[in-house]
Amino acid sequence: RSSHRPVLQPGLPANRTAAPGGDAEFRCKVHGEARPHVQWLRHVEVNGSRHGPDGSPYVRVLKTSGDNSTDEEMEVLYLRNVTFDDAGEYTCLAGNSIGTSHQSAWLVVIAAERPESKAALAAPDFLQIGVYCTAGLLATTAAVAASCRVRNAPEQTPPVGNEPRLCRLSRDIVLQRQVSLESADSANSRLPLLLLGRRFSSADSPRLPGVCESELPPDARWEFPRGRLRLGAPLGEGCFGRVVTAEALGIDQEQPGRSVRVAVKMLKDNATDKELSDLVSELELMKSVAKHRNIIGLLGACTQGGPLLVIVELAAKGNLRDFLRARRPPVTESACDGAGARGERPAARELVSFARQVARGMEWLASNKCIHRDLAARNVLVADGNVMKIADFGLARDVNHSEYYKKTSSGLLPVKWMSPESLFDRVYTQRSDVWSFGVLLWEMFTLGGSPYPGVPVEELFRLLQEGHRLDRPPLCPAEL
Ligand code: YY4
Repeated sequence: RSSHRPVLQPGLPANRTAAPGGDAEFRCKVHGEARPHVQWLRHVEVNGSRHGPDGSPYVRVLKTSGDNSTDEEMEVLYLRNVTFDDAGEYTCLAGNSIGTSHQSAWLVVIAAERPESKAALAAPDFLQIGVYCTAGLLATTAAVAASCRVRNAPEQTPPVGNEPRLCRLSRDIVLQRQVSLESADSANSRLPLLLLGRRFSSADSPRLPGVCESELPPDARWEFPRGRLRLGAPLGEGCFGRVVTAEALGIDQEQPGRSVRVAVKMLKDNATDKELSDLVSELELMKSVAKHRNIIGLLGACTQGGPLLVIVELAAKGNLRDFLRARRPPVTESACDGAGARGERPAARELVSFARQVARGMEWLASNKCIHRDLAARNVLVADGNVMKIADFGLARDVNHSEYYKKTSSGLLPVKWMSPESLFDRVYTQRSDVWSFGVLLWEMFTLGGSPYPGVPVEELFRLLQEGHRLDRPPLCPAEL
């Protein structure tokens, strides 16, 4: 039996360009032990909208694997005699009993020649010519400038009537979407996309500074004017980017004259295309998760006219691990000297309250179909009033085996929070998040202890397989 959802070959389907009347084909390579169910989908508009209220795109099923179709047949989607109406986004969706995976690509339809007689044209044709020219111009500009982004023009200029969709295309780009779903999708027309990740074919090449972010499509719901953001002190830096404090004037629409202290994430100077696409993915995921007191909330973003800045809630007391460790009782008499910097040791009932808040936040994420994959005290932030806020739920995570040996900046091995099925079979579900929650409980009741201290990765595999589990910490009531 297959132990994980189907794996789609990176880079497929690839973007295609075709002339009206010509043919196009998309390919999708599906890997999986059991024979996965495969569908080809076309993204469509419903009542002028491409997404449902929860942000999921509307799609139409074009091709479904059945008894008569071979795997080879399902790997290709042929589009014959294409018209401008065929331009748009296409998705290959593969599912098995564990979950689904999907990746998307775009068809751009560009006229090879201009119509012969202007006089013979009716009004709608003028519209089409305008669009042909724009498409040609964009393609030429993109080729000459070799700037590095693809953008979906309909987001900027809403389609009018049957106006063809235009896609700006520069260098060979793969727009992929990867999802983590627990259940297989049915063959209906709604496809819940969780991680709207844009990954580019040259994922690890350095970015041209300042070029790419300025080409992100604006989103009026979240755009915040750069001029009203005053950046402040750094809060942290790591492989994920750089986070600083900031003052955002008028970000709370109910108090437009007030400045609010916020946290802002941005790319580091030497960031790669992949890191840009990961930050865009994180932003998109945060947009799709509704607000909750126990998760770090998105407040806005500066996507135009400069580097990408993602604005989120500030948690004044830092992360829960640091918070708990700073509240450990001093070990020796002399350690009392530093007592001024230490907080008071949290009582057991406070720890239970923290745990309950984290559970509420995780319940909310799960109901928003979001699997965290790295729940740990380092990824829970503490806001004023000791409100727990789950952090980093929108990060694109590498879960291949080479990552297992990587430590965090504090020297922790994140594999120690992973469930056996995630560790051995790469299965991530709400239930594997519950396992991580168990390790987080252990961290809480050891006031920020390190699980399985000194145990190397290979030894951890053996320990878990043999049924070894973390001990109940002395502070933890047996009931809990
Ligand atoms: C998209 O941007 C996001 C940001 Cl900026 C998305 C997020 O989750 C979806 C989160 Cl959690 C963040 N934030 C973030 O990464 C928001 C954030 C809010 N408040 C703080 N407060 C704070 C941190 C450290 C010290 C005092 C206050 N931090 C936030 N962070 C990071 C968390 C910044 C660094 N963080 C640390 O936990 C650093 C710990 C250092 N320690 C190991 C010594």
